[in-house]
Amino acid sequence: MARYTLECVECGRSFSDDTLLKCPECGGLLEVSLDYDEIEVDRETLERRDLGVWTFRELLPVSTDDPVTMGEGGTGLHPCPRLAEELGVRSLYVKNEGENPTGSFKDRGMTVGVTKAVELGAEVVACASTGNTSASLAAYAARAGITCAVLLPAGKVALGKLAQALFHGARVVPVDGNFDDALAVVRRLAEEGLVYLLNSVNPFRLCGQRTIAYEICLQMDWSVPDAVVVPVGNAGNISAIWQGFLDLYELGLIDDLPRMYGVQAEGARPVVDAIRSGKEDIDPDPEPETVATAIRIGNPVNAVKALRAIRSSGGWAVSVTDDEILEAQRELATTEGIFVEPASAASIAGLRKLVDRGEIDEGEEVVCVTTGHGLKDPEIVMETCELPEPVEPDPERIKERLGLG
Ligand code: AN7
Repeated sequence: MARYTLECVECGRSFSDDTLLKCPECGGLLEVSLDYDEIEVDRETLERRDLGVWTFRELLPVSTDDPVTMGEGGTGLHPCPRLAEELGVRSLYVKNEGENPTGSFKDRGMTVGVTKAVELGAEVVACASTGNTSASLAAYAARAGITCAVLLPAGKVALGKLAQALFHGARVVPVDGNFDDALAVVRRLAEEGLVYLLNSVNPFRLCGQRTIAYEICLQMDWSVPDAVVVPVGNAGNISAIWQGFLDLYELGLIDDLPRMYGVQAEGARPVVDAIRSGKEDIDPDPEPETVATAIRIGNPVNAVKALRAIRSSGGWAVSVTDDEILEAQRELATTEGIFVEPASAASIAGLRKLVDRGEIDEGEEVVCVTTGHGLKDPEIVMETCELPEPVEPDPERIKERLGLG
């Protein structure tokens, strides 16, 4: 199993106590730093295994051979030639994270994070969530036989996600406030030792999400795309994916690194503003608002890491309007058959903007990460679709309705 330490992203100090969720010296976020010299992996061994999160077990910071798993990862990297042509790039792939067990990329983190929670003897796991994190944690906690507590911004969680959290038996508390308010409370409960926290301040969870990068490289025969476009909310995923590419680079499994592009909604775009203005940190937005409720986040805890990832990779960040998000969602569904939730479609809408602005060149190869399944949020879809009136089961009437014959 992997040798690693927990390293503070602020002061750089290292620790070997797995129960830590922030730097005991300066309070900064902790990140798992792999000891590359101690890790033995090669391309052929990885290729021989079934593709998924645990394909990369040598790179995951747990010691058990019996993880809490449901076969997460191994999602498709789908070539999208029609959409590529429409957006004006040579080659576009969609890494479709909606294909995970609970329908979002969060499962990659939770299989590792809940395995670690069990290893540490946690009895209650908890998170604040815009929806997907709670759905995933509720499922993995059920599988592990432990208690799950979730705090949700009241009235702002998509129906499918709420149904999942409730149905898997989590203790669900809607909070009068937004995600950022709920996260502040659950961090407090974790500090009091009442719960084990599985938001993206948990460094072990984010190691699971690094496997998105590991899989992309393996699926592309160890070549690396020019650009990777990721929707950004709490900013854990884009940071984790970038670290995933760095891991493989350090291990000598890939020879290049991609540029990382973050996409936020116009009404919740602190990371975009910081990138544009060249600031070291974000100015939190106290009232984030967007139709893409998954990324309705005004104070992303991983912002500093995300800013570093975007800058050091030579990428950029853009915001997209709710209309652009919904149009991209429909476009991906109708041109390529891939149904994603609005937050995920932000990556496609963002790519269009990045190409139009010349940030991404038409000759380049791009991967858009679509983070959650379209069925998570059926209500938003039904708002934009008209439900046709029923007709009698009469062939003539139906032909007429279908515009056939
Ligand atoms: C579909 O579930 O924050 O930038 O609490 O569900 O790593 O936060 C969800 C985030 C993108 C943003 N796409 O990822 C939560 C939550 C979807 C998401 C994001 C989320 P981060």
